[in-house]
Amino acid sequence: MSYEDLENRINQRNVFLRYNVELEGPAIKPEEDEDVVDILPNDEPFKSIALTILHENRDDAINIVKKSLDEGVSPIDIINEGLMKGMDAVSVLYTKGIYFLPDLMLAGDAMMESVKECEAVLGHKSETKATVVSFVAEGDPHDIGKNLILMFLRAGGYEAIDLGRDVPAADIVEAVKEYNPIFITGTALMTTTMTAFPKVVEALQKAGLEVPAIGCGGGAVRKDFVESFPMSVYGVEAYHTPKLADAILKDKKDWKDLRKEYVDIVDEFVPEYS
Ligand code: B12
Repeated sequence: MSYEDLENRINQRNVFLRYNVELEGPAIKPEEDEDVVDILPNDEPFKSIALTILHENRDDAINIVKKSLDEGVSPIDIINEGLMKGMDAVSVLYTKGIYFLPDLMLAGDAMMESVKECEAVLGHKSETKATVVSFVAEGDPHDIGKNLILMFLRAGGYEAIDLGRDVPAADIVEAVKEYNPIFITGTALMTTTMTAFPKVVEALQKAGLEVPAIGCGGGAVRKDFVESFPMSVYGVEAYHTPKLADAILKDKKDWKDLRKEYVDIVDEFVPEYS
């Protein structure tokens, strides 16, 4: 049989199907995914900033963030309206199985490097109001939210102690003895790690220690769960943290008050508290 005969006998469509060429259809860009379209901001520079995170492009992200800061765009808006929207879009594509772990790592890196540029503009107040301790739950490596909290606290005039990620309860007990914080923030992104929060409360109680409140938040965490153990308040947005700390410091509020007055304290509509 000649080569041409053989070629004619092969059903080319089946070859395309076998290698998933025909089924895949035309490649779509991540920003064209229907769920991503709903998340991405429409206004500039936030749209372009969010896209650099979605495209995992660290250098472009840093450049456009620097340029926007030079043009006077608020660093807090850059984080909330641009960088966070990009990360939300990345999360959606990961959940849908379109993005994979390396995408998360690259996007997370682009986000944190850009946050550092914003932090440099926000600066640290030289005199601090009081000390707050921040940690990521034991077993959990997700520290982007905790790093945002540190930045907002420092910009709000607090000494923010970073205990890092995967922090055992015993280290938090030691930190409370050492720093006597007015507030603790804890972050957990996994259903398997959020159970660390009540263990922290238990360990503090066992050591005879009390703090006015422990703010517990993070992707996996729900308000009902946080309110099922004492000393805690459910935290929604990282930028709420200095407002919660101010309420503790200035108005002597504790975890019970923060739960009741969260919306008034952060001074905005918070669906989780409505
Ligand atoms: C980026 C990311 C990673 C990065 C983390 C990089 C880093 N340095 O943090 C990397 C690639 C390392 C990673 C790894 C893994 N990940 Co991951 N990851 C994510 C992703 C996409 C985004 C998380 C994020 O940073 N969000 C943005 C930050 C800002 O959000 P945040 O921390 O929640 O903080 C916000 C609020 O919650 C709030 N907040 C938080 N804390 C507090 C506290 C207070 C007091 C207040 C007021 C507010 C507040 O402030 C922020 C908003 O302003 C999520 C998807 C998702 N939907 O969340 C998955 C996700 C969290 N990962 C997941 C998993 C399973 C993993 C892995 C186990 C995957 C694997 N198979 O190996 C590994 C972990 C391995 C390990 N060592 O254990 C799952 C968890 C599932 C679950 N519910 O248990 C998720 C939900 C993805 C999914 N849908 O499956 N991941």
